Amino acid sequence: MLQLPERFASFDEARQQGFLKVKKLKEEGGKVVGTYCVFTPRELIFASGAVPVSLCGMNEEPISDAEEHLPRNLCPLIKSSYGFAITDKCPYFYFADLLVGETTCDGKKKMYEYLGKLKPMHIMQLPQTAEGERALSWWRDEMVLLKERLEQEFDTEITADKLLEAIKLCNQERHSLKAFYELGALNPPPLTGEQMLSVLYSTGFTIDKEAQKNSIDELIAAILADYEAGKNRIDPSRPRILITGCPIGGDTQKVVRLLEECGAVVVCFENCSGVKGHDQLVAEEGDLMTALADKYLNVACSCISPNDNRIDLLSRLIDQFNVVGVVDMILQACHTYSVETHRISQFVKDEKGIGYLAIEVDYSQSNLEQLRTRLAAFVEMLS
Ligand code: BJ8
Repeated sequence: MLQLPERFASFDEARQQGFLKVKKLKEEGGKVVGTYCVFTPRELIFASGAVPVSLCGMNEEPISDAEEHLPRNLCPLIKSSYGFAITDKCPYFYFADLLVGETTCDGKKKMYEYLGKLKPMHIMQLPQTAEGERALSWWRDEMVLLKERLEQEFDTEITADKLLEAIKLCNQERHSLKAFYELGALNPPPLTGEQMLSVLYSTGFTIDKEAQKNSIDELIAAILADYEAGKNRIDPSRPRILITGCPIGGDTQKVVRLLEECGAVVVCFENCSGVKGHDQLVAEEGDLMTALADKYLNVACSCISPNDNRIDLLSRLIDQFNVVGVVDMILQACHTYSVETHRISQFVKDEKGIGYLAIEVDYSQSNLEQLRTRLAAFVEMLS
């Protein structure tokens, strides 16, 4: 039987080996759809017989290539995603038959114009607000347009039965991921934030969702068995941190690593790599296109205005995970999340009465000591 550290390592390996699985899928005639955002209704992609893979760039490596076309003062996630696309360094991009993007922030929207010259591209026009019937019906229409595009692109019909099956599959994935990340609510926690993130991050690259569900269920059982036997309990005196803000993973894992090296433990990730995409299920009855529109309009993203959903979600998670500090990780030049820091800071400090720190980071690994100093001071204050 695999020991716990090996079980975590197997998720890293699954991510690294994921592209071999995609290559095999393509050789067998399968179709791949590249996605860039939690707003993408993956259910429609599965129902078309294709598999979705996340193409969000999380690494510094291709950024210098991207800067030949894009401004330097732009979000690293956008530059990295674009850099991977133009250099053919990302096998997932290479294998993608179709790309799907949404009109979220300005930088992403404009990048999609360029990506559309490299691959077939479908853009979903996201409403600017989640409030009111008009936004819901607009977004439902966009679901229908994506469905039609997928049917046309892959010469298939997305029937109600296929869609329902895909909705159930994705809901099951959400159930098992939720059970996994809610382990962080235990006190003392049974795993570190780095371990939690390695599993959450791997799911964007895993195409066999049934196998993924089984591995996560087994991992949960192993963690709980150790925990109940008194093993792998994190020191309860370590300040419990929630991370919010822009998507985290790849080169920004440095934030989690440094926080934990400074003596804290990250127990919850509210951002798109964590709870944000998995919190709400898609209804499995009624009009399924409306059900998709409803779920995917309520993503607590700063591109939506007003973004009250983020406050509601944060409030619930701060209580559930019993955190004493919130770190708001902003990617360099991300205006929407950056502007929201004022509201989030007031809410966390004044209404929840706990610590708050906003940090702006890029993907570089060269300024670690400066970052460490700021995080260490915050952890010390919480201790
Ligand atoms: S649902 S958070 S994945 S848009 S790319 S907004 S960091 S400047 S990634 Fe996002 Fe979808 Fe929202 Fe989630 Fe800022 Fe960079 Fe834009 Fe970004």
